[in-house]
Amino acid sequence: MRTQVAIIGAGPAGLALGRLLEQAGIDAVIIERRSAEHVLSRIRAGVLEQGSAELLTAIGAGARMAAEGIVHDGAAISFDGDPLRIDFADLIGRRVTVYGQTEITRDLMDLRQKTGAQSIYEADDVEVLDFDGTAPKVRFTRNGQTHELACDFIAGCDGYHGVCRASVPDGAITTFERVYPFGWLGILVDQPPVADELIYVHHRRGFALCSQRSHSRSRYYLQVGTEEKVADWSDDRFWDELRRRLAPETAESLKTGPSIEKSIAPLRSFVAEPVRFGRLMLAGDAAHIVPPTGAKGLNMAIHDVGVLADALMEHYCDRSKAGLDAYSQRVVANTWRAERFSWWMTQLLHTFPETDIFGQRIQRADFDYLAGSRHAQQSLAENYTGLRPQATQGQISPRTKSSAV
Ligand code: RFL
Ligand code: PHB
Repeated sequence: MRTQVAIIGAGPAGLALGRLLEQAGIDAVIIERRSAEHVLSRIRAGVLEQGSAELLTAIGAGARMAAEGIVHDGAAISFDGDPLRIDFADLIGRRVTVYGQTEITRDLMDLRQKTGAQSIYEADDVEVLDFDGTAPKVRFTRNGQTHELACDFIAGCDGYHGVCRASVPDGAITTFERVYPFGWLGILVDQPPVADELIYVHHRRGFALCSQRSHSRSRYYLQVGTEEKVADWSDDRFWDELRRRLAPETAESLKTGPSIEKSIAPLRSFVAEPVRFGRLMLAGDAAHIVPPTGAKGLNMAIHDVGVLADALMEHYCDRSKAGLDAYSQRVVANTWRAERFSWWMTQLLHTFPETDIFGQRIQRADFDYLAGSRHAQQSLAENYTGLRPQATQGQISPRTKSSAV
């Protein structure tokens, strides 16, 4: 088997990259460890920056998002019961779209099936080999048989626990990590959202988030200790705790019901530098992790593959290696911007077990500054809706590829 770009992982990064390359006439095969059904069963992100929604639309994956996604002009913060609305549209003229990662994944998978682009699911023992030379390959087993895929490049879109970053020799990579002393317990429920917009809640009992997937499906999160187990959280216990953390009038209008999904996600910040190793490029969660408070992870993944697709197009169509040479620096710069914002949102809104009274006063002062300053709100709004200029990313120019490798 041979292809131009072997993409490891069929999450949003791998699938979006596959589609970008397909549109540019560059051959790519996606190799995924899990079944397509399993990938679609993971409940994750919900908020798309304007630029991410634009990129998905540009690659032909925007129709259902346009019909079913909900455009939000702002979001709310409740800080110890004090309300603050951040009006993105008024502050900076940008918006976000609430549309589940599961739906984006489904749309991209459907597109791939329609065009007959090759994806190999349930691939075991995936190995990425010889990426420091000119002839990389991917070896994997499927139904007990070993296969080898020769390629020009390998795109490591296989998430935080994937094989690609783990295959890089120790001395070639530096990683930066912060693990937070809490996680998010998430619940999905077929009930209308408690409010039209998202509500981020700081409360002395811990952070909470009221999010949504549609007008009839809601997603709620609670900050919980790292030792907590899902099994110890009955639906009733979850709703009682959420009500305690919400402002009384919000708690009163909360519509509860049986959960259709419940899980705990640990929170961490993680950055790998660099993200290119010869002919292996990391993208998405394989390269970085942010705590979900800033709603950045999926958007960073889409950013990375936009940059990578442009670089590969420059390579194949313009016979220029400038894009590939700049890939790592571009991704890492965007990563640290998003890391800073995600860290800042996390420390503003969560209750840190070790924080003393001084720390609590500083946290309150941070909120008061935000509440009283249009500039501070603009800063939040532009980070939340997406800082980077979108115009040049993922734009599929009508270049035709040559056979250069
Ligand atoms: P993924 O989605 O983890 O996909 C990686 C894929 O690679 C496969 N894989 C392998 N395949 C082959 N061989 C191997 N050895 C492999 N190892 C792994 C995996 O099975 C998987 O299919 O990474 P990707 O594509 O980089 O996408 C990243 C996003 O999934 C992630 O950043 C977001 O979900 C983060 N996130 C959020 N991001 C946002 O932008 N907005 C949000 O509102 C938001 N909310 C969230 C989130 C993440 C959360 N959790 C669960 C951590 C909320 C939560 C609770
Ligand atoms: C979600 O709906 O899952 C969600 C929304 C906003 C976040 C994190 C997660 O900041």
